[in-house]
Amino acid sequence: MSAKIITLSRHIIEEERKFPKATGKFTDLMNDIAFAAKLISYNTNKAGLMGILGETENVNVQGEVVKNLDVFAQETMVKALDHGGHTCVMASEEEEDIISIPDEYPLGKYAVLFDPLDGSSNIDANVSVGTIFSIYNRVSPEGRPGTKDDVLQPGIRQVCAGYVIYGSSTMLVYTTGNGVHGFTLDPSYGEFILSHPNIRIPKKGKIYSVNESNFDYWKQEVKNYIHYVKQIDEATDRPLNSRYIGSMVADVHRNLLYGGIFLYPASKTAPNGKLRLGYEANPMSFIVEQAGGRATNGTQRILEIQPKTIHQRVPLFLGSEEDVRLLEEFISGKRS
Ligand code: AHM
Ligand code: MG
Repeated sequence: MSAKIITLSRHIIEEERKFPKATGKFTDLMNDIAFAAKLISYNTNKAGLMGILGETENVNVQGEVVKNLDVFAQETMVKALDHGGHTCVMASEEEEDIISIPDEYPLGKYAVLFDPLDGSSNIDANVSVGTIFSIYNRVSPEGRPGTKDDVLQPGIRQVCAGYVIYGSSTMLVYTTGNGVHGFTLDPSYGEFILSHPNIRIPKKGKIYSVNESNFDYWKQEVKNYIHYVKQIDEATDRPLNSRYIGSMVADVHRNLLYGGIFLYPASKTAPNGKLRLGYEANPMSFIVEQAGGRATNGTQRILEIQPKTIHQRVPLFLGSEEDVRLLEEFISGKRS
């Protein structure tokens, strides 16, 4: 007899049942996100064929205009989330301002932030990309359109965060603050199946992930840390291995499973780092913390930062607890 198969929908329903006042809206919202993820996955997988299937000038064989994949992912997420009556407002990396729910659709209690296709510069090289999402309860009055206040909440208030990685297989990983669970898309059924229950990040890892070409632009403390992890010392299991894909979802996903630290520090050219607090740093930090890891901007826990703008950037260091703590010692000057 084979083991019990748990689909994503079943898992979410069972999670939601733990809350006596649950209405099922959250389950519906997550199902909408999972549906968008399947569409993006399908289109990501055939992205390489786009150029040889007979399109000319961005028009494909059906006479449709071929959309750039990040535009497709953005539209797919918005369309999947705007009509179900679960959402009151959205924010996305691809849209300057908040995204309102069209007048013809009912308003819901959730605010959703997302990066529809993170790491999209990697698409043409067949390298993994991902979708990141973050869900909050609205704070603006119910029954009216959501506002900026709904999407500018500190990460600690997230009710759910997740990512989808379009890699050698497609996986959806999410947390509602009750551990981190990973589901692999079975292409034959089109279902996400629980494959990685209760993911725990190792306390200490063997990997550091950073774009080291920025080395000369970093602050001295970060340079010292990177110099340290590369030194040979058997007692502390150094040097660490360097692994950098350049797709945060893929880099963090790997570190979550194998252990390690991911860094996107501030630099002379990017004084607040590159990554965005609302739809990149916060959801990934919630997941990493829920898996037993740690996430900081160097001096403050990411999840406690009060966002001021939708596209605010933040230096980001996250991963295995001991590795991140060690980095913090370098940043605070306890080590050099
Ligand atoms: P994007 O949202 O424009 O794709 O940028 C985010 C990506 C992350 O996935 C990745 O960690 C980072 O940019 C890589 O940046 P860099 O090329 O500077 O190393
Ligand atoms: Mg991004």
